[in-house]
Amino acid sequence: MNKTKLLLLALAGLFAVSCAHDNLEEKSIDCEAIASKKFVNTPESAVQGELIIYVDEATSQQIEAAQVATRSGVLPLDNLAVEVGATSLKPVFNLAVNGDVKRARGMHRWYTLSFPVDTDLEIVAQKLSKMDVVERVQFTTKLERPEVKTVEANPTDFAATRSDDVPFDDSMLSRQWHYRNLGLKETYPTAKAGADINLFPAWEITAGRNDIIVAVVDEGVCYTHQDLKDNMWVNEAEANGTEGVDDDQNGYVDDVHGFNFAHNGRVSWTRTGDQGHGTHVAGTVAAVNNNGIGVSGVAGGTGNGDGVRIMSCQILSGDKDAGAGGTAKAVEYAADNGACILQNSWGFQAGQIANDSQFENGATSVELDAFHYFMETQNSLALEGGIVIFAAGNDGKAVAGYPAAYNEIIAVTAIGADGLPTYYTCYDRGCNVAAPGGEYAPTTWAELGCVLSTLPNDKYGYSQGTSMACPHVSGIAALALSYALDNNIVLTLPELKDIIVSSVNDINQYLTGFKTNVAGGTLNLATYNNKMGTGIIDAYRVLMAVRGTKCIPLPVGEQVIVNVSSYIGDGQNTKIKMLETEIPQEAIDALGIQDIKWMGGKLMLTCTKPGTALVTLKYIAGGNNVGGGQITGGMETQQEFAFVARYGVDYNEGTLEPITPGGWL
Ligand SMILES: [Ca+2]
Ligand SMILES: [Ca+2]
Ligand SMILES: [Ca+2]
Repeated sequence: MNKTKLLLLALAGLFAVSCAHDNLEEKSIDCEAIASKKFVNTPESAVQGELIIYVDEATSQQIEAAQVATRSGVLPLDNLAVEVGATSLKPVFNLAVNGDVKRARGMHRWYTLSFPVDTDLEIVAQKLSKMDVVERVQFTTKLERPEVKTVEANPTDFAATRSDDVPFDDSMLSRQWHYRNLGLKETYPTAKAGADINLFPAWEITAGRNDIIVAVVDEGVCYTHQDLKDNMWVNEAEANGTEGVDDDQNGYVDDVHGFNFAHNGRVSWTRTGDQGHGTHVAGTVAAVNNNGIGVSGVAGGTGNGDGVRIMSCQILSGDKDAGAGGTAKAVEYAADNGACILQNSWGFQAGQIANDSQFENGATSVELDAFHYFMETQNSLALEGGIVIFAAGNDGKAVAGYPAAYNEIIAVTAIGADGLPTYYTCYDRGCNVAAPGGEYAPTTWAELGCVLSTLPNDKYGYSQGTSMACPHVSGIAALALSYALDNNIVLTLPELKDIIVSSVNDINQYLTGFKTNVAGGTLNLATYNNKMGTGIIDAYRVLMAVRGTKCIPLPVGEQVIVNVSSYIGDGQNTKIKMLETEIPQEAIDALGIQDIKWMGGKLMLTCTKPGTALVTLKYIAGGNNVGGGQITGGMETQQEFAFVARYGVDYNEGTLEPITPGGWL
C-alpha cells in the first residue's frame, strides 16, 4: 500500500522566478521582462503549445472586429502568429454570458494563443512580452497529481455499527466522527469527544436547501453515485436536450451536471489517473442524507430532496488538467451557472508564492480574475456575492499554499479526531479556520480516524487531508445560506466570512506537549498555538450567528454556574441586572436540565444530556429596579440565547467562575 504523504492536488513550478538562478541563455526569460512584471508563472512545468495573454483595450477590440481565428489585425501579433503557425487566438472567458459585466471588468482582454507544441514556448513568450499591446504573458502551469491514499469501506461492515442515536438513517453516519465525535478509541487512539463540527444540533435547524449550489472545482464528481445523484445540480435544458448540442447556449455542450474543463467535454471519473478525489469532497458537502444508505453530507438534506446541489467543475481528468485558462473558465462557469459557494481542494505548493503581492502580480493572473468575478457575482438571494473556500495545503508548512493563502479567500487547516493539528496540515500565515481533515492512526495506518465519504461507482472510503477539511466548511457555508434563505436574511460576503471564521471553538488550550504521528514523527503542539486559524468551525454556532443569537456552552453531567450577564454586551457591564427568568419546560426537557437555581443573577444548573435550546432571558438595563409607577428605574429587556449542552466541554472544574465561550462545543 502506498503511504504517500501528498494528499492535496497540487500545482508545482509556479513563480520560481529568480534571475540569480536562471541560466540566461538567449531564449530565456530575461530579467528586464520579469522586472516589468509582464510574466505570470514561469516556463517550468508549463504546457507547451499555448500561452495566455492580456492585451490592451484597443487590441482586444481589433481582435474581435477581425473575426479571423488567428488574425488580430494588429501587426506585431499577426506577424508572430504567422511565424509560429498559430492555430487559434481565442478569448479565455465566455463573453456570450454576462458579457457586459465581464467586459467592464476587463475579462475580455484575456486570450489564449495556441500554436504547434514543437514551437519553442520561451521564444514565443519573449516575443509577446516585447509587444506594447501585450500587458501580460501567462504560462499555463501543468497541474501535478500526487497520489491520494484512500481506503475503501465495505458497506456490509456497517450494519453492526449502525446506531440509533444519530438523526438520519445512513448506515455509515455513526462512523463519521468528523460530524459528531464521541471520543471512541477505536476511531483514533487519542480521539476526543467533541472534536468535530458539531453538526447534529445544526441539522435540527437546517440540513440544506436545493436552491443553494456548491461548485466543486476538483476531479470530476461521480454524478451517478447512489448517494450523490439526487443532490447533483442539473442543467435541465441539457438533461432534456439533444446530445452534442449546447441546448441552453451557455457555451458548453452537454453540461448536464457541470463540465470537464480538462478534456473539454462531459464530466468524467474513470480515466487512468483519476483518484475519486472530487467524489470524496462532494460527498462531504452533500451526500444524500436519510436515504438509508452510505454516508451523510454536511448539507445533504433530510431525505426529502432538500440537499444542496453539487456542480462539478472538473479541472483534473485522468492525466490531463485544465491549465490556467481552463481553471479560470471553470470558476467563471460556476459563477455563470448559479453557484454561490466555490469549493476548492487544490492549490499551489505552500511557499511557492511568497505573498499576496506576488499572487496579485498578475492582477492579472487569469485565475485570480476569475475568483474576483465569482466573488462579485450574486447567485443566491441570501448572499451578496460568492464565497471562495480553499484547502490550506498538505505541505506541513507554516504558511498556506496559494490561492488558499490569498487574503480574500478562506483557507482551511485540518485537525484529526483528537482535535489536534494533523501532521500534514499547513498552518500559520494565510490560514483562517480549522475543520476535521482526519488522520491515519499512528504507526498502524488504521483508517477510521480519516474522513469517511463517497468514492466513484457507488463506493465509500476514508481519506485524509486539508482537501477533506475544506468541504466541511463549504458544507457549513451552504447550511448558513440555507438558514438565511429560510429567514429572508441577506448576508454580505464580509458578513458570511465573519460568521464562518468567528463561529469556532478554541483549539489553543489543547496545544501543549507532543503528538506522535503516522508519518513516524512527533509534533510539538506549541508550534501551532494561535496558528490554526481562529479555531475549529462549529456548524451550530454558525447558524446561531446567522440568527444573531449568542451560544452558552454547557457540559453534560456536571453542575455549573453560568454568569449570564457576561454574555451580554461586552460582558463587563455592571448596569445589567439579570432577572430570574423561568427556564421553559421545553429547554429543560431538551437538555435534561436538573437543579435549576438563580443565584444573584447567575444561573446554576446541571444538563444531563446533550442538546440545544433557545432560551430568552430577561434583564434590567441601567438600574437595579425596573421603573414604573412611583419608581424611576431601569428598563426591562431581554435577549435570546442558545444553550448548548455537549460532552467533553472543558472548563475549570469546580469553579464558580463564569463559563467562558470555548471548549469543545
Ligand atoms: Ca450547455
Ligand atoms: Ca446537449
Ligand atoms: Ca446517504
